[in-house]
Amino acid sequence: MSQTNTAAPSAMTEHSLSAAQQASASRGLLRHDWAKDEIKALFELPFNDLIFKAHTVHRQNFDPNAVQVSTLLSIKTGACPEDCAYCPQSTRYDTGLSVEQLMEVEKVITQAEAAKQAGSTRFCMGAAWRSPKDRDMPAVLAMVKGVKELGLETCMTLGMLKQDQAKALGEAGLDYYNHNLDTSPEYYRDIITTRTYQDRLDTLQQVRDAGINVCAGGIVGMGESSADRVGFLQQLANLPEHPQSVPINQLVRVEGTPLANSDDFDSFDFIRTLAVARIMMPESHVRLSAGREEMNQEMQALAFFVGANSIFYGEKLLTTPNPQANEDMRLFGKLGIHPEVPRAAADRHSPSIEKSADAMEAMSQSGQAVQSLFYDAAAMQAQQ
Ligand code: SAM
Ligand code: DTB
Ligand code: SF4
Repeated sequence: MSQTNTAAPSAMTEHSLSAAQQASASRGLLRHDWAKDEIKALFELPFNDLIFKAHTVHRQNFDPNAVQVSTLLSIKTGACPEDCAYCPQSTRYDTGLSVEQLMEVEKVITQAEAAKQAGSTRFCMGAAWRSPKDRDMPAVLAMVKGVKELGLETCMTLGMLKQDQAKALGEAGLDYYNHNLDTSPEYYRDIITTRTYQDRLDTLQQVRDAGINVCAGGIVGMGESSADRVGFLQQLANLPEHPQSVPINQLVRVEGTPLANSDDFDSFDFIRTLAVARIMMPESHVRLSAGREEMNQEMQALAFFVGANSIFYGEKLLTTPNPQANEDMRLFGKLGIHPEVPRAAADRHSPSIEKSADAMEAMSQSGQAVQSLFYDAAAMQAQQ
């Protein structure tokens, strides 16, 4: 099945002048019938062959120097009844986290304004819920509308959704819903016992049916086997539509959680996971998600090379630290990467975002782009 090409045409460089054409040519080739043996064979390619292949696919579908920039906000923190073994927000583990009730709508909007000022183009709101209560929905819907009015793309992750809740979020104009499969179906029960893999798949179906873009990925470094990483990517790519956004998180080991003492995850296995995701889901944004605090800049550069083209920007994820914004600006500057101008979600839902994208493009042409909030790559090089 075909899907929206999420590349930002306005941000394309001479390296990707034909990217739009190539992307449309590849549309008919999106596959949803990946077999485990084929995926395993990709993981087992010599490293240079794998990263070359992934970068080639990336370049055919996206501006290789554009990275989508999202900011996260925890709108309801801790006291979650679920038992996800990785999560500092589960009520079952003593992680020293302060519990916070659902934030007031105005405070959320203020945070979104700050994220926009800092150069972010998507605002992701996360709640430590198994699923939202109906009584929470009016506030959540007001947050979607308020953040959209700022010209930001909106994303929410609230746990499992009923059909009417997904529909209401879609009608409010929510651009993305994040709901992770986390790992393979086989390993899932070692990580979470309070819900099933099928529960996750069902919510993803509700989200698709509501016309909201799907953001679905998972976590590596939880002690899963390489076969589990194969099974995990197989589940994502064989969904009826590839998720428009695929966050690949490296486990953030939090004291007090059952996975606090997990072994270090091999950097090359991490890069391989991103590369295989890029090859299997060529038109999706692949997010280099949690875990960047533990990655050096060279590793992040390699992640961008193999096709990661989205990050969380700002010093906090939901409850754990993320690189400082100025470190990310410097990294973008050194690599000649610019923030992607949002357009795809605007095409789907939002005239206000369309206007915002046009405004950013105009600013970009007059030298005052959002990316001017980031270091200018050429200027950086001149200084060095
Ligand atoms: N409660 C909702 C849910 O579980 O869908 C939304 C919030 S939950 C914190 C969002 C995602 O964050 C999880 O699905 C998981 O993939 C990721 N996550 C949570 N804790 C993490 C950790 N310690 N390291 C990496 N990713 C984590
Ligand atoms: C996703 O895949 N990663 C984000 C977002 N979706 C909501 C969350 C990462 C959370 C890391 C642990 C924390 O900060 O609490
Ligand atoms: Fe709750 Fe989500 Fe954390 Fe699981 S990952 S404990 S559902 S907040």
